[in-house]
Amino acid sequence: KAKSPATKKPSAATEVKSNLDVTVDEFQQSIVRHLHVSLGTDENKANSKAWWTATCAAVNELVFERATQTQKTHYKKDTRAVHYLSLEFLMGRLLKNNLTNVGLTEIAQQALDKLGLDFHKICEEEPDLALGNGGLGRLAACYVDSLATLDFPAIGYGIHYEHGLFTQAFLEGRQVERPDSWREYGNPWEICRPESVQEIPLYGYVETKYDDKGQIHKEWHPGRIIKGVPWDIPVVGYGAKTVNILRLWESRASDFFNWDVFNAGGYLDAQVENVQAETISKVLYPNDNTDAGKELRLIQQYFFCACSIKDIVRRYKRAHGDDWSKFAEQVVMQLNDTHPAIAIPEMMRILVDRAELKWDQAWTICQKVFAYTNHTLLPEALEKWSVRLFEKVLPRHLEIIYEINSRFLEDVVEVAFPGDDSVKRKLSIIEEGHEKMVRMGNLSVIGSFKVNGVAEIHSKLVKKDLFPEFNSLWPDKFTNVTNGVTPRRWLKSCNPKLSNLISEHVDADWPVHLNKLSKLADLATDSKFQKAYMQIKLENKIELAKVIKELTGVEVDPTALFDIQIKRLHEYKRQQLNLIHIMALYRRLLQNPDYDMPKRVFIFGAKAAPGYYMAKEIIYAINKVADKVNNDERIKDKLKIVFLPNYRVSLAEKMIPAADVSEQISLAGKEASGTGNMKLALNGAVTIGTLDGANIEIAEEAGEDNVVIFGLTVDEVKELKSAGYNPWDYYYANNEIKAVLDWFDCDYFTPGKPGELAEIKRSLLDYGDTYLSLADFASYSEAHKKIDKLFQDEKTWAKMAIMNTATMGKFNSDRSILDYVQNIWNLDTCDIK
Ligand code: TH1
Repeated sequence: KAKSPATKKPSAATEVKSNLDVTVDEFQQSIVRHLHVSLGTDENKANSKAWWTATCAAVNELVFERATQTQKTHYKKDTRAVHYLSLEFLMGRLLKNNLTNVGLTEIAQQALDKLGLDFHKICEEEPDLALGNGGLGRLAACYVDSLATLDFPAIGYGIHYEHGLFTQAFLEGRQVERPDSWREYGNPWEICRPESVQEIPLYGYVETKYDDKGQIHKEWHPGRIIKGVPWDIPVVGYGAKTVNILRLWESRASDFFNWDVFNAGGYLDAQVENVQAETISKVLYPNDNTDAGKELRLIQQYFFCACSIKDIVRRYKRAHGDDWSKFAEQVVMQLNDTHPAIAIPEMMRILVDRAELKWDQAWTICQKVFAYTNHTLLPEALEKWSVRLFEKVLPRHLEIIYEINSRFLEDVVEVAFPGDDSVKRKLSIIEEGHEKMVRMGNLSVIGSFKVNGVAEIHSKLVKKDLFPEFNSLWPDKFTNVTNGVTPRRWLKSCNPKLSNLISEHVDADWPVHLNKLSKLADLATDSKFQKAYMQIKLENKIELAKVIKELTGVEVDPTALFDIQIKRLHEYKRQQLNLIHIMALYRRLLQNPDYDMPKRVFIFGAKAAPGYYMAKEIIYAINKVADKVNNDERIKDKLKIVFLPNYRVSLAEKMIPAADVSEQISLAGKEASGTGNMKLALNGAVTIGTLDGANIEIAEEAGEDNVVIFGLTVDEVKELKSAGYNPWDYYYANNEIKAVLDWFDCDYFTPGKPGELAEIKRSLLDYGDTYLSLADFASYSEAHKKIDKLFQDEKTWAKMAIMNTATMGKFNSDRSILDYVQNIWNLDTCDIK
């Protein structure tokens, strides 16, 4: 295809060399053709949304071809593949990302330009694919990106939620939620695959049968059958060689019932059944780091696991027939937390009840197939299902779990800890008590060949505090894979100016070999480079200032220090500590107008789970304090507070490149890893953080001069708690804490409504300050003073920012994926022609 391009292809050093050879004119023609043929409109009638859809279609034309080629090659070579089972995939927008990965960003930009359209405006038309809550879902999205980029055979399995995470607005400072409708009028990235529909049983009862030889057979008579309809979303690797797929299951009523028995009345009942069936994939549960324990959630989990396993088995059988001996060689399933743990008994059911394998043979296969990632130690997030509920929804699976459990307790625990009933009670999958519960964590550990935490310290705590007895039983089972983020989305595509600067000084393949950024360390004190780097930071801040003005009406000075805390609202993440410190600064400024500090803008982004009362109170308090401070002329704009509504992936992409300071202030031991910390540091933000999660490894990489660490360590937290922590001690001992907390009692921030914010004070005193905000306050305040000083010294600050970018190579999600491949998945790469 050696066409002479009418418009020359740009030879930008920063563009990835993709094997997709398309000229600007060809791409432009493709967009226009899709406008006509796929959308049935034309250049005069089309609005921005239509142009966006047509542009996506033009990209898809190239991408689907590669996806088909990838599937064919994997099938032909009969490759081993990883199956990433996750209830969440927080993909965000795909147009800009896919263009980055196929290396056509500049082509598309020019093509749209020639059509008289603004590329960035068109990109803004895209709704986020918000099929996740936060870090766990975004991690899954980064991992499928890296798997495709590194040419590993992989498939992501999840749920095709009709409504992703709710959108957030503020009404007089309070969060209100509205449903997210990302596909109301269709979405160009997904393809329905009716040829791969699955039928999934639910409810009913189990019949015990005996054959001629007296052998027991179990037959599950389901009360309902649900249809699972797969939707495929292409996952384009950087360089566009491999295009893997993300397969999301949508629930429908099965057309499986007998119409004869339905009289006129039955017709309506059938419609009710339809509604119930479609409810399963209706909405994402909006809780991050908590277990709601609802029946519908268990059904969601089973529904997508059962669909996925049937899909995996169908593909395996196409190559290997009924020979199960190679199954564990071909298939590995990664459980993204315990949410898909029901896949373990489901696999056993398929092998024992359906394929009629012997229990031991089936269990051997299972234990080679599953691996489990733990993402949290928070007790409220550890999933447990009541035995009663299990029996009602999945009666056969409950039996299988009992069987797994009794064999484990007899063959393993009794051998290792003979006669020790207390260990047995702890390790049992079934928790005895007032209401018997199924512990999904224990099931996951017992059924998996590897268990990993998501940062060094977290993995240590998984072994030491969460599963110590399992660890002594199977020390080799436990391992660490520190999280990572894809530098394609989180640097190259979201921060094009910095990316271009980097490419002037580092090999152009840094987006896949992120360690190459270390070369920038030599330039960290080079004043010309410092100037260029800080100029880009300033320009990114000017852009964000516009967004802030648009979304909140607040005007901020782009030369001020931008201090950003973006993450789900949770007490353990301690947005309340940030807030009380800001109030302390405000108070200092009121008392002393000459108080020495650089102009500061504190920026928040966070959604609270709709049922999380205290999280919503914290949002309200931040908004109320912001109102007061932003309009207080006495402090002469030295302090601004903004809470950007509806924090999501696409907003993160605008905030992260503009951050000077990254707030990572969870109580030590509570944040398993964090991944926003990595994205911010990569874009040159200086971390103010505790020794928690991946902050520790970030500090190791960046060096102690380039981060600001404060607060209690994990061991000190344990000590303080066991000695008996009393927040009142800190209240009485520290005048600033006392004054700030007392401020919540009056109506200073809520005129005419005294005490409206008093719940914050109560949570920090009367309810015991669970996350030790008051204990860490003084140290946090000192850390901020240090930040102020460093920021005022421009050269030092530039050096720190550059050093952060230079040293974040480790946190490339490609490195995480290679760790998984080497220590857990044992995959080979597969070249796609
Ligand atoms: C998060 C962890 O809180 C975070 O520290 C980590 O970086 C991230 O996972 C990725 O590993 C978690 N998100 C959830 C969401 C639910 C349940 C547990 C966790 S842990 C619904």
